[in-house]
Order: sequence, then structure tokens, then C-alpha cells
Amino acid sequence: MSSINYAEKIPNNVDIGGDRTLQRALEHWQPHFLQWWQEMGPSDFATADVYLRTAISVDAQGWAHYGATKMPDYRWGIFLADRQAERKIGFGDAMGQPVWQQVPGEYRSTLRRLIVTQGDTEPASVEQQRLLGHTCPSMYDLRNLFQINVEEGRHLWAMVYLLHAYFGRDGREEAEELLARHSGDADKPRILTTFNEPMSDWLSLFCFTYFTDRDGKYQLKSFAESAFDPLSRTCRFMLTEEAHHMFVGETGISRVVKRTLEVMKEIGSDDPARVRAKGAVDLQTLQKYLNFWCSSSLDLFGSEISSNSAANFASGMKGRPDETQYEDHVLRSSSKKLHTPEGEQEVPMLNALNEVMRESYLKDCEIGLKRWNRMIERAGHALRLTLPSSRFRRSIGPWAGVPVDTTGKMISKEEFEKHLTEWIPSASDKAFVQSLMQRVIEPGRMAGWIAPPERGINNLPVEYEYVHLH
Ligand code: BYC
Repeated sequence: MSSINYAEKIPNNVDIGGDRTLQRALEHWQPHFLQWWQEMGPSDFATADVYLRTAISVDAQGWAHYGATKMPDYRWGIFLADRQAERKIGFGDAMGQPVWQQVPGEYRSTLRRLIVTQGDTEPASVEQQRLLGHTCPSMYDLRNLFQINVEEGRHLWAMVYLLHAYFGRDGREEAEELLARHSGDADKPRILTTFNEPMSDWLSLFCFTYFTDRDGKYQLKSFAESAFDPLSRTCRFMLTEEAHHMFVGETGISRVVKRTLEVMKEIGSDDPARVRAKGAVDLQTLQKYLNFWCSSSLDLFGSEISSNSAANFASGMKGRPDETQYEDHVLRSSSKKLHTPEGEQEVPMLNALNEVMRESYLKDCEIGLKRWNRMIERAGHALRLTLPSSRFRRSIGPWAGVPVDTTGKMISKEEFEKHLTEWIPSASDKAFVQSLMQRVIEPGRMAGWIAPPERGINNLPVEYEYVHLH
């Protein structure tokens, strides 16, 4: 078990101190990161003591320490899962060969692009969530937001380490660029579209952590299979932290549904206008938020038919999540039927891997939906929340720009435009949700649109003062 060295300026379990050049390069980047955090991270909470978990080991049993920390003092570090002796490439044309400890020359630019794309999402999400602290529905939620933010910061460190340690000068330049692009910036936006979407309310945060962080889970799992061993080890540890982010999404939406059902019972009606008048989120509005963030996140898997995905898999750079669950790991002789607007197409399996991932992602997304629908059913209501069709509102792939309704049916452009605000939040829906976003910070108290969580953090009571504001 490699332990983490906290005595160093940058906590790490990769012996940075043993490589002076790397250490100097990372210590040079560190103040740039801190400046970015100050300018683009959570606004106005720099002096608050936040009950945060910090990674202290990569041991599955006890990897985190919990305690009050000011966010700018968080010990962002570089932690890789332990090296597995004799690890072999598990898929693609080089299956069975030893994994790579260095980047093979021919894959250098592609691997760099993949790592940069992954790295870009981490600070982007912190930027998107920058102002949410001002409208937190409870102190418990405020703490969870900040926990996610510091860990996304650490995930940026994880990618920056790989860039610095394995990609020389190009990698160092890319690390600087990761701090120069900003979410929603007109000139230098973040790379992937979802990470440029504004996020001005907590309903969006819960949907984002449910759907978009789950894309993170799938992408990280596919990198955990990578033949580039340092990338695999980095992503394996990141997944440990990622689980909490999706927990925040799933339980956040559950708590919204629970509160809405309570209000519906109280008023004896499911009329959305009356539910709203009581200060809760009507289920129809929740459905629109689910449609928006789910469809946006579906684009993050790339095109249904992709030569990039084929090359990444064949070379060993990027596998499928949980690669061992499949029988065929080479995929040179199989194909997949895909539905495109032109009809059904048979595509070599290697070129359809983005879609394979998207399909398993959607199955995973269904789990929360089932839970929420059980709650609704038990409360005696007929409405069911659904996931939109993977053709709906796509900007990437063969369905990009094709007018399709939420069930996947092709419709006219006019019809699409006419009905769009019935499917995704309209300006007035957003204004309503915004009107609910009133800050609640008395320990244990919740905003009126959300039920309390079932339990607090790390066995502490829900009413614990998770954020001490000075
Ligand atoms: N927006 O062959 P294609 C996370 C580009 S989330 C804009 O279809 P490919 C997190 C694509 O880059 C996980 N552009 O797809 C969550 C390509 O451009 P180039 C993030 C897009 O390459 C919450 C072109 O379209 N990790 O961690 O097979 C909080 C054609 O590409 C988009 C990763 O994404 C889009 N949505 O796959 C915090 C993993 N989609 O190269 C964190 C790294 C595609 O032709 N990235 N394009 O100029 C990848 O593995 C791949 O780049 C993608 C695309 C899966 C994104």
C-alpha cells in the first residue's frame, strides 16, 4: 500500500519528491491553480470552515479524513490507485501485452487530447456551480456542494499530474490552458457543451450531479481499463470520490420528489399551479429539468458512429466500462445495428462503442427513475417520470439537429419549436425555480421545496453545523 506524503507541498503517493523537475513544474502550477480557485471557485466562502473529507490513503477501507477545513487550505493532492503487478492490456489489438508505463509515441497526441478533455470538465463544473452557495437550501447541502467542488479541483490535479509527468512541455502548456478556458466564456469556452451550460439553481445541480457526473463515472471507468497504466490508476481512485457526487444528485432529486408529494397530499391536489403556489417543485417542472440535463449529458458520449472510438479501443487507450463483463475484447468481427434518421444501419462494433456506452449509461440512469416513480406510485399518483429518448435534442451524432420529441418520434421543425418549452424548462419555469432559491443556513433547517436528508454526513446528525460561517 503506497501511503500519502502530507509533508510535501503537494500531498501525493507517487513520490513526486523523487523527481525534482516534475516537482518544480507542479509547484509552479500550484499557485496558478489557487488563483483560479479564488477567482472562479465558490464565491464568497473562502473563510468558512467546511466539514470536508480529504483523501488520506487509497485504501478502500479508510481512505478519507473528515474535519473542518477552509476551502482554500484544502490539501489537493495526487493519488493513484496502487499498481497491480504484471497488469496486462485487457482489450483491443494488443490484448495480453504488458500495460504501458510510458506513453507510446504513436498515441501521444490522442492520449493527451483525451486527458485534456477529461481534465477540462473538472474545473468547468466548479465554475458552473460558483454561485450556488448563495442560495443553498440547507447547510447540509451547502457542505455537499463544497465537497463536490474541492474534489473536482482534485480531479483537475489528477489530470494535470498526468500531463506534467508524461507529456513534457506540451503537457505543461495544456495544464495552463485548463485554467485559461472558462465555462460559458465567449472566447475561450470549456471543450464539451454541457460544461458551458449555466447552472443557476439547485434543481439543475441535482440533475447535473445525477446525469453529468454519471457520464463522468462511465468515462472514468472506461479509462480505468486503459493500457496507459498511470491513467488507469488515476481514474480508479477518482471513481471512489465520484460516487458521492452522484449520491448528491440521486438523493437531492428524491428529496425534491418527497417534498412535492407531501405538498400534494397537504393540498389534496396534483395541480401544478397549486403545488407551485405552496412553494414546491411540481413534477412536470422536474420532468423538464430531467429532460434538459439528460439530453445534454447524452451528447457527452460522442457520436453514435465514431472512428475515434474505434481507434481508442483498438489501440488499448480507452476500453468499455467494466470490460471484463464482456466476452469479446477485440471486436474485430462483430457489428451493431444502429437507428439513424436515414433508417437502420449495421456498423462495425468498434465504431459503435460510444453508443454501447451510452446504452449502459441510460440503464444506470433508470435506477433513480424507478425509485422516484415508486415514491410517486405509493403516494397514489398516476404520473411517472421518464428519461427522454436518446435521439431527443442531440447536438452530436446522426440525430444532431433532427427534430424529435421526447419519445424519439421524428416531427416537423415547426412542431419541435412549438413544443420545446413543454419538454425543457421555459423562461418562466426557470424564473419560478429561481424564486424558490432562497438561502437557508440555520443548521438542520431545510428550504420549503426540499425534504431533509435521511441522515447526516459521516454519522453526524442532519442538524450539525456543517459549514461554520464567520
Ligand atoms: N461537446 O467521434 P466523436 C466528468 C467532439 S464528465 C462538444 O463523436 P469521440 C465530470 C469530439 O471531441 C466525463 N464536442 O466522439 C462530470 C470530437 O472532436 P475532435 C468527461 C463534442 O471522440 C461532472 C468530435 O466531436 N470525460 O468527468 O469518440 C463534473 C467527434 O467526436 C462532444 C470525457 O469526456 C460534446 N458533447 O468521443 C465533473 C472523457 N462530444 O476530436 C466532471 C474524455 C464529442 O474531432 N473524452 N465532441 O476535435 C472522450 O473520451 C471523448 O473526447 C468524447 C468524445 C467521449 C467526449
